[in-house]
Amino acid sequence: MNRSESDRLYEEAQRYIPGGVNSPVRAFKSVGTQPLFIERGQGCTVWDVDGNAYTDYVGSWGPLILGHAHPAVLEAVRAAAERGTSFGAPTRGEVELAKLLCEAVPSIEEVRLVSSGTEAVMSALRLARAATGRAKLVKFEGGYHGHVDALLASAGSGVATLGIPGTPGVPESVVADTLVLPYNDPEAVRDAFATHSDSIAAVIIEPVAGNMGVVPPQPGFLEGLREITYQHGSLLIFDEVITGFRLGWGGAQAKFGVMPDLTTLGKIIGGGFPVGAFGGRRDLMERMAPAGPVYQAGTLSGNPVAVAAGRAALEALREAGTYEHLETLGARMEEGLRRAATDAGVTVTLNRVGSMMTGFFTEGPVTDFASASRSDTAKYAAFFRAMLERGVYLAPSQYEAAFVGLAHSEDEVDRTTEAAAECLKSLR
Ligand code: KE4
Repeated sequence: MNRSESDRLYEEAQRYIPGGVNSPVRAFKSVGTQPLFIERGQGCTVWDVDGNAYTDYVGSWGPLILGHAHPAVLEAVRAAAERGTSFGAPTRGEVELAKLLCEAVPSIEEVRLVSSGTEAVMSALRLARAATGRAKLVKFEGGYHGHVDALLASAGSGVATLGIPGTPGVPESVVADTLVLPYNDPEAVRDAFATHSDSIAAVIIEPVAGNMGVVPPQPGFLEGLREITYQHGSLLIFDEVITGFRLGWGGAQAKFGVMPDLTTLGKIIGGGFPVGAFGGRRDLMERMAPAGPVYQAGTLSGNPVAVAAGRAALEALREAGTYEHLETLGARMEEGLRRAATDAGVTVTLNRVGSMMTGFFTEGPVTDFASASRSDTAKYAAFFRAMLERGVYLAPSQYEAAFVGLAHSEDEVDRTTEAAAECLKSLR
């Protein structure tokens, strides 16, 4: 497959942009090939700058659940942009989007719009610390919540020991209050609360993990977090940047029936434009400036063009039968991939929740980061490259999700799983 223009652009990009990309995972570092530069997308297809077409299961890392260049989104963006692109003043659309989010997500009574998932998480953590007067935070190994300093921490030596910096530039002092626990480990959670008792401000979790690959919560795990945080006066934060409007109209919290105190959102709610949000109990959100003392701000927060895209995308998602169709497509993809792996005699553990899934090249079960990390990432990389050659664009990392969207047809999914069968046979 000719990728000369992508390669040329990558060469040029590295002269002006660190690593040639504006977000590290786009560099394809973990899949042993050079990144694709994308020219355009339509529906479930993207074309690179060399004219090669790919069925897209990255979907911009989740936002493009409707597919690329959706007519209703484009029309809303065009109409909004023609009225001006940003005012730094409140607009009608922000009220409409906030109302929609409060009506859709069960635990959200008030919401603040921002411009990214990272901003949403950073703000929610500040609010949780302000509301509780406590400093400690609990996150889970393999969980990613944006590049918030306090959460760029690796697990300490013991599960109840405090975090250590996960990247240069984060001082030890900033993660000294961050506890990193194994996902799906209720005992570790109990130990952490026993050790740190009432100094924990919040527990933040991806209710279905997407950033270690897809790892669902074990039955009772989320309920246990709700109970122990309640008992200790800590807040429970669901990071639904991926799962919000992905797993259903009310997100993971509606699916599992567990109500957090705060929720962070992003990706889908912007329809492909920069929109994040954090929201939850009114008594908490009323602490946010200017209603209350907790400061948070943003020049482009609630940007009218981005909000128009998000509203149009969510209105299209609200259509009856959307999530049933996504479940049908996801189940078809899972079944086809399982069959392909079995026929090829390749060990793949497939985790799926709705329209998000990951095939781990390891014996299962994969229930946390430790078990996910046993994956043969070299084999995943070879699979990724082979699928790319066949015009299928999967996540360029074993530790990400593949997303099926409403623009994928059943035929498309079948062609993908047939390509997977050929590629897996070649990996034997
Ligand atoms: P952003 O700041 O990238 O909008 O959102 C951060 C974030 C927060 N919470 C969760 C659960 C997330 O998955 C993310 C961002 N996800 C990554 C990949 N899964 C985005 C891709 C990238 O970093 O380029």
